[in-house]
Amino acid sequence: MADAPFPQLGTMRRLLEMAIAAHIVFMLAVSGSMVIMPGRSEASLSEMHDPIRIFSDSEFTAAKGVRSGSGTATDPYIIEDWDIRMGAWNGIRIESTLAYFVVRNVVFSGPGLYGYDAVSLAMVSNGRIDSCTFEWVDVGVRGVSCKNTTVSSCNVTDCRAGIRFDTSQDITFKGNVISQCQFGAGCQLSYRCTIAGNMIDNSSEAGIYVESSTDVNVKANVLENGQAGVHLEQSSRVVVHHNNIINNTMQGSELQGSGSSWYDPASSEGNYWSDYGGQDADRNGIGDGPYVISTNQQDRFPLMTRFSDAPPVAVISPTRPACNTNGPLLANASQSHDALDGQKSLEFRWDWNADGIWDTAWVRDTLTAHTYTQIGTFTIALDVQDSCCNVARTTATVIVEDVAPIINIQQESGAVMHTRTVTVTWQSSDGGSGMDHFEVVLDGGNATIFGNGTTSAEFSGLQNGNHTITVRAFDKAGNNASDTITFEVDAEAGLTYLLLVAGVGVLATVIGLVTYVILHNRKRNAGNQ
Ligand SMILES: [Ca+2]
Ligand SMILES: [Ca+2]
Ligand SMILES: [Ca+2]
Ligand SMILES: [Ca+2]
Repeated sequence: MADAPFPQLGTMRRLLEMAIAAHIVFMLAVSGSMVIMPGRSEASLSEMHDPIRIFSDSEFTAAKGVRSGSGTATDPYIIEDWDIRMGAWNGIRIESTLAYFVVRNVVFSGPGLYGYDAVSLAMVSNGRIDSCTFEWVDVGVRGVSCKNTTVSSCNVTDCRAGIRFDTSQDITFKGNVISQCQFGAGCQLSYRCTIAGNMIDNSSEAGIYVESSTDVNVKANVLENGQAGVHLEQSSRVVVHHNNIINNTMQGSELQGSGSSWYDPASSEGNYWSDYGGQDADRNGIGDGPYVISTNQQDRFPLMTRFSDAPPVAVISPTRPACNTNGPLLANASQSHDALDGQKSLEFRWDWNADGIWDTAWVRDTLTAHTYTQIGTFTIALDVQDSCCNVARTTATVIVEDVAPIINIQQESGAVMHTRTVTVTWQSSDGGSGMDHFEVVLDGGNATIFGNGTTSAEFSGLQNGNHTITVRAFDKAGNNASDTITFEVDAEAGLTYLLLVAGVGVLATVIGLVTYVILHNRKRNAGNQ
């Protein structure tokens, strides 16, 4: 049996008394139906599999339904394409794991409401449940004490709850379609939750519920024809914005919370409420008066029309990446962005040869390393997924080459310099990926880095003695070559020489003057005789 109770919605139930009659009818309908609800009728192309139970990282094995993967962020264990008909078990139970895994394209059908959960996670980190289908089970995906776990693009119908996580952190529910459940998606006693881009309709209690949780973002969901649209209870720092809240008996409610907001303070945009009756005289798309939720809560910036989330913008930096076969390409998606998400909440996946087969899972890191084993020119593809599961794609050409650039310092080695300031100049070229930068080192010290286009460097204050200067040229692929000169600085010798020249000049002048005076005196004496 499901081990934890459903949300302690006693207070909420009081709020819902107006609809209690319909609720009772629903409860009667399901109360005697533990195992008799009809299962799915449509045929499935997936292979049948018994319920799966995994209790440690080492149990991600083929026998447990794992088709591929190594448990890393870019190459998670993949459990996919199964049809699990649940008997007296949860469909997939995963417990006490840290390995990255994805449960994908798995169809679950249960023995009936209030029976067992399709996916039950406990003390799991780094999991993702994606594109699964749940029908007639207790909870589609239940998580307890989980971290960094996502439920995306799943279809849930006729369950008691679609997605429900307790005592968890860094969890995301996005792009799921949840229909005809008692509760749609919710978190309790949890921290840092994102509930975005889900379509939840005909919930007999609440579409989205947040209880005793902190730092929760509820955005761009559609909540339609339910009992309660969004319900917050004893939670703090919940931001509810850009949702379409349509024809629910109670559109929004908040009990005993603090520091939450029914609009996005950053953009000053709230939610679309189907029963908002205000005007938009200045035609800026925002209602001129607030949408009142209760005496203490209001959406100050109600949207006049339904919100439709725009896809992100995918950007690969630089536009023409390069690498060699010794080091990885550090593929960079950090310039990608999204109107609603900014640069947060985005996920990325890479195809290193644009063959249509994605070579990484969805990852949150904006930088992903890949090593090519052959030189050549490759097209890479990047998909960027936003918090509503909208996806944008871009491609770039990668140059993989191993030929080092050519670098020549123009000065000859062996010179004696009678100055403490020395300038080296160089010429360079690269026929492959092109020059990237230079590192210039004096006497084995720290390198000074110069950008592409630089052709000289000056060193001043050099001591007398022998010196070496090395210029190392790097191409964009990371190949490098260097040239070195040696020379001697003899700045005192230069000074002595100058003094000597000056001294000789002074001496010559003195001799000249003395000679002139002697000759002049002799002439005068001869004239006097
Ligand atoms: Ca307005
Ligand atoms: Ca978006
Ligand atoms: Ca590929
Ligand atoms: Ca090169």
